[in-house]
Amino acid sequence: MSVLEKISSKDAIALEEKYGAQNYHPLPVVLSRGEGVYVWDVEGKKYYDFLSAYSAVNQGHCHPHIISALKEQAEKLTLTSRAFYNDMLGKYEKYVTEYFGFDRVLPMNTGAEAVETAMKLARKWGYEKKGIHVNQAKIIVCQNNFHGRTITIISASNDPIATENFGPFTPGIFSIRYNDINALSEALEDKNVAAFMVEPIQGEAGVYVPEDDYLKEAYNLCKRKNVLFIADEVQTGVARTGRLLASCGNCSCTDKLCSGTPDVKPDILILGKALSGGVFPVSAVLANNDIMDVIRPGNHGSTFGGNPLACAVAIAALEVVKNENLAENAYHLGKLFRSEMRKLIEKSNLVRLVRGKGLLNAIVINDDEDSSTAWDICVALKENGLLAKPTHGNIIRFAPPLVVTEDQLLDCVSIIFKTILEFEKKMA
Ligand code: IF1
Repeated sequence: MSVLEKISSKDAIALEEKYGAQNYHPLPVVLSRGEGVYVWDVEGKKYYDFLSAYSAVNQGHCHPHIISALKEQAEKLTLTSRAFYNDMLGKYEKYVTEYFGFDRVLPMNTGAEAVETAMKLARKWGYEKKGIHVNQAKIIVCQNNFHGRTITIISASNDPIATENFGPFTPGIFSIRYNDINALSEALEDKNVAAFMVEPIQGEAGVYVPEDDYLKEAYNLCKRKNVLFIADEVQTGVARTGRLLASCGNCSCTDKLCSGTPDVKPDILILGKALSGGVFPVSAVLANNDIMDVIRPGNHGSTFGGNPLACAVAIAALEVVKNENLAENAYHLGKLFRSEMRKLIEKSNLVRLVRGKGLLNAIVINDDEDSSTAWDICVALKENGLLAKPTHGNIIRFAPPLVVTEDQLLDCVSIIFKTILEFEKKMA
């Protein structure tokens, strides 16, 4: 069989089971095409994508503006390494720093690389600017966080599935309760704390939205204690939560809803996923000069970081966010989605609550965390033409591409209603 020959779902799954590391348990569907909010399986069945590759495909699958930027650059120059300059990186650096309102950007590829970069930057700033004794710097994170899968990042995780038998772990990282200002205040009494790194909404934990004033109070505490506030917006950033940045980053953002008085302007902003519209791995660490200037030639880097192809794709992906008002769309359709889910909660004992911001939402299924109910509901949703996946047992995350229209969203709502109510009848 030629490697590019058409393949059946069954055969594709068999190949992955035979030849692939089993580090995922995917829903039994084999996708071969994506366009906007839709994906098709190899047999040609069409689905709404309600996961968006974990919020990487905010601009919709294969957005034409991003794909044409990819194609055009791919035929010119894809990679130079940073041993030489290229004609795309400077243009991208100017564009992305002005877009989010920071002085400088350090370009990387995956979210985890950007998180590691932010942690290194914070530590170096701690030693060279705050005066922390060398190798004594601490970084505070939150329990139930998800910041990536490297050994240093999971050193900050309390998820046994993500940490078991991967030790020994990196020292100097301590976790506190999320959404608990007193816990943060206590932790920042330690003069060796260089930074507080937080997800504005805890995605993987189950779309936990903190109290309205949590991020602002945490930010103000960090300012008072000369501690860097690091916002991990790999999942919540780039319009996903109805604002350009969930941490409501800055006045110069392109968000029409921005009141111009930002609650929080992160000292270090981490972006990934939708920064490229899911077309190419692109991540970024943004900061102002007083922080970024601790990085000197040779301190940090990556073969692909800032490659011309990534730069072209990221510029196009961010243009789409602005030109198609994706933050505004996410804001309004997110409110509609949650109000529809609250009607479902009134009709069904199977759904306990809905929570989220913009088009990053989740429903909690009224069953034990270790029950298969949420999974089984997702399999039933798949049969009815909507793809979603549980996170942490009994929570189903709903995160469609931000290009979704109101009609498409309401069509998805009716699929969710139909599936849940039918499922409940069968359980009775
Ligand atoms: C998996 C979910 C998990 C992230 C935040 C950094 C990263 C992520 C806030 C690292 C990545 C992905 C990773 C993927 C599943 C997905 C995920 F929350 F989005 F669902 F795992 F928590 N910061 N999230 O969400 O970025 O290195 O992956 O580019 O590892 O299973 P990455």
